[in-house]
Amino acid sequence: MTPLQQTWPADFAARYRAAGYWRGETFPGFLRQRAAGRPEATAIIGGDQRWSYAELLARAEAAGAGYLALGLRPGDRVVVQLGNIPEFFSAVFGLFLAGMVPVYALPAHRLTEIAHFVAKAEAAGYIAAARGTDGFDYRPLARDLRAASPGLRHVILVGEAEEFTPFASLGGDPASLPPEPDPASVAFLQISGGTTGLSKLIPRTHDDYIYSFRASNAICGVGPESVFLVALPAAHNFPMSSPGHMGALYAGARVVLSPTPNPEAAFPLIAREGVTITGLVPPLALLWAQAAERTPHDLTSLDVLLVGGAKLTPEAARRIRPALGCQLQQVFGMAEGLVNYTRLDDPDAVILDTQGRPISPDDEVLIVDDAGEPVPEGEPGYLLTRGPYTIRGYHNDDAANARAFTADGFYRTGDVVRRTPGGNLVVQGRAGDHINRAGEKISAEEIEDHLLAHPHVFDAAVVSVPDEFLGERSCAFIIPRGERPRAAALKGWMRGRGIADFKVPDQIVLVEAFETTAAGKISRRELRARLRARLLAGETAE
Ligand code: OOB
Repeated sequence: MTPLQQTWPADFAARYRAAGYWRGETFPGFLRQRAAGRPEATAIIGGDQRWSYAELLARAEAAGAGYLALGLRPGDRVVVQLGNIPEFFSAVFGLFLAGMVPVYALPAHRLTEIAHFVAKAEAAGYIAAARGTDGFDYRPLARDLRAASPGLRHVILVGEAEEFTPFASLGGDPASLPPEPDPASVAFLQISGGTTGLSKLIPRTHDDYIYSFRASNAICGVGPESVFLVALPAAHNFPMSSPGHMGALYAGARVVLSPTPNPEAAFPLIAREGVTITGLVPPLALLWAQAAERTPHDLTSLDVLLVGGAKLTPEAARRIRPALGCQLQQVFGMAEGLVNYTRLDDPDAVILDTQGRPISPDDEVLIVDDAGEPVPEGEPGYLLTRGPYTIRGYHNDDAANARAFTADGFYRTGDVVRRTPGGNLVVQGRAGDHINRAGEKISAEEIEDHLLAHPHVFDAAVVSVPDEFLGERSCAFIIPRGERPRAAALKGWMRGRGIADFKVPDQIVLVEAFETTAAGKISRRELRARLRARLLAGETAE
């Protein structure tokens, strides 16, 4: 098995420890502390379940001991694909307690993606729900996954498990659990937005990740009395750590789970549970603002709405506070690390017009030009970053690491930003060819590869186009081969490829040929840029 690691140069690590960012805390350690300190306090509320901290720990211990009893071993990686249900937490903390490493998949992922995560992480286990909160049946997926993944030894399902191991059956002696892990070790693997090709795996350590949400709690005002609503998928880095459910649990606060982020599901929960803080992507924030105008539910408990994952335009930002009656906090973060927030007491100009500033005084931010030279202050450029919770490398991917990191360890975020005189960042665009569809990142290359597998597709180029609701949507330009494929049929065929639904192109445009120049072929990048420009100029019809 390829070892898991995430290491910072010794002088950096020493500095981060000396500054008090890395305190040697671990996931099992902090859960045990909270369960000992406030055993009766409510930790998790989801569906008809309410678990205290003591109950969460007991359930996680049973799961952890159960994984060991099944034959999973400390160090094993386990892909977890669970929606916003309480078992997400017992399953994940069970893995932490058993010294195993969760690999976070989203409920929207399908066979192609899950098989990739299993292969890339060399996962020994897969945990999912028999049925998702949207009714999707994961059992056929689990069967196909098992057939496709020779190294996968255990499939554990919450609910009607059929031939698989029922999650509820897991149990064992908590004394079988290993001692606390090394805080510098990798705690879990997060999934990258996949800007080029398939998603990469992001190893995060106990030390670095706990720092990021502990510091986020201070910035977002989360304490033991807070009630955090998980509206976005719990496995996503934003609702997990900004300050997220992990920040909330670290603070000893309550975590409320909404099965979907729609106002119909979330508003009654806000009213019933007195939710104080939550996070949304911009399109949902706008939907909530609209729905709040005519809701019968009392939303006055809500103090803070975090909005991030994609650019919130200043016009949209202006609508949110009056409609929802809470403070808006913009967050510009990435699963690889760096997170920026506007501060709760910032002036309106900062809250509405910028994406905030880094969490840590030791977050190093460079804004550079094409040659890698710093741009004049205030000018836009590529954002590079390095710091106490930003990774130095992806898992087992030398090619990606060579592209994504500079020789001195800066992560190339791919985002184009400028810095205001007050030190806040404004996101202006990006370098890479991915589509940010309502916060879901889609790699153009990955979708093109799928399309090229279709017998009637000669060539394909996928681009992002502005979308009033989603921010961006995807458009696939296709040169047909032989028979001209129909858009609806092609979309259906894409779904059949076993990929997340959000990756199926929103729009398909057939063209006769792609442009070339006198000098011959143009780069994919240039091609996508030209096609996009033609589409925006209205030169192509669907
Ligand atoms: C969050 O994480 P990822 O890993 O899904 O995506 C990161 C990318 C950023 O590099 C940037 O391109 C984009 O998403 N992004 C934003 C943004 N927040 C993220 N672009 C413009 N404005 C924003 N506010 O999306 C994520 C992780 C932690 C906290 C928040 C978001």
